[in-house]
Amino acid sequence: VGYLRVDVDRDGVLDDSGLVETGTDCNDADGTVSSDQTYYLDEDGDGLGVDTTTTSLCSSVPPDGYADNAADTNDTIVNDGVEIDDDNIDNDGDGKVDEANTKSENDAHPEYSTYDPLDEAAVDSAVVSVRAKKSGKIRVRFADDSVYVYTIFKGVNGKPTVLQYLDSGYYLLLDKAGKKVAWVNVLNGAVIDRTKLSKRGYTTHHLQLADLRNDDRKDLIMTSRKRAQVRVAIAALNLTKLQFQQQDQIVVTAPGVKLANTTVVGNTIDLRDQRVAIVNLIVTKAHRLVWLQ
Ligand SMILES: [Ca+2]
Ligand SMILES: [Ca+2]
Ligand SMILES: [Ca+2]
Ligand SMILES: [Ca+2]
Repeated sequence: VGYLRVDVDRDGVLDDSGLVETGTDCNDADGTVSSDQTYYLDEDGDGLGVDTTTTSLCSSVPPDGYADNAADTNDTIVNDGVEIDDDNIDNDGDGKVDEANTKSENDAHPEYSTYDPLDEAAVDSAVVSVRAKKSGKIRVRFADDSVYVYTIFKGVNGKPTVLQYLDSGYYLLLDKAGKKVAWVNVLNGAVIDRTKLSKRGYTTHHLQLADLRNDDRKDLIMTSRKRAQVRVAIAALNLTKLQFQQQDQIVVTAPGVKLANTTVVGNTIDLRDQRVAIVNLIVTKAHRLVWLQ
């Protein structure tokens, strides 16, 4: 004998085997589902799918490789929990639309933060731009259109001066007053090392990298100026220990110096006006600056 109506899983949707009333439950043994569900391809396995490839089945659980949403903005990288800029969608579900990501709210980017900062191809594929921002911050735009803002110098009002270390994910930052320098991995916002240069503030700066001691290691050269006072500071970068290994600085009175014209040849640093060298400094083997009068 048959039943008049059948709803074995008691989800309110009848099975199609009833004698009087038939229903459409696609699986009357599973109370969590009563009709075919659409699932979306999730190739990068981050729980976010795309609507270009879908599948339909009678299950409340997505099959392997599929997600129950079409919210992935980039299905080649893991970016769940990351706000994407300019798509008018609150991707990270915090109630704000298209805001910048922060490490405190979003954690480091789940995909890009794992890349090796010295892998040039990986860095190229991940980082679109790095810009200095006010209050000692930098703003990093990634290839998935997410933007991360990292605070590097706390309590500092102006924009830091920023220099990329070769084609890597490492950046060197001098704070607005030229008092502190930081070595940052922009892929995850980590400060690798930081060091204090002086208490004295400067107003303009120029950064460059050169191998001052001919040991195949790049050194950081920082020229800073306040009126006629020019400070030249150097810092050795130890890529093995990821530390500023040594630093020195010298302050000279040299009106007319154009910081951007600072030239480095071998172990000699020249401060120049438009055309000629005004001050020559030499870097010793011990990484000290000596002023050649
Ligand atoms: Ca995905
Ligand atoms: Ca993704
Ligand atoms: Ca948001
Ligand atoms: Ca968004």
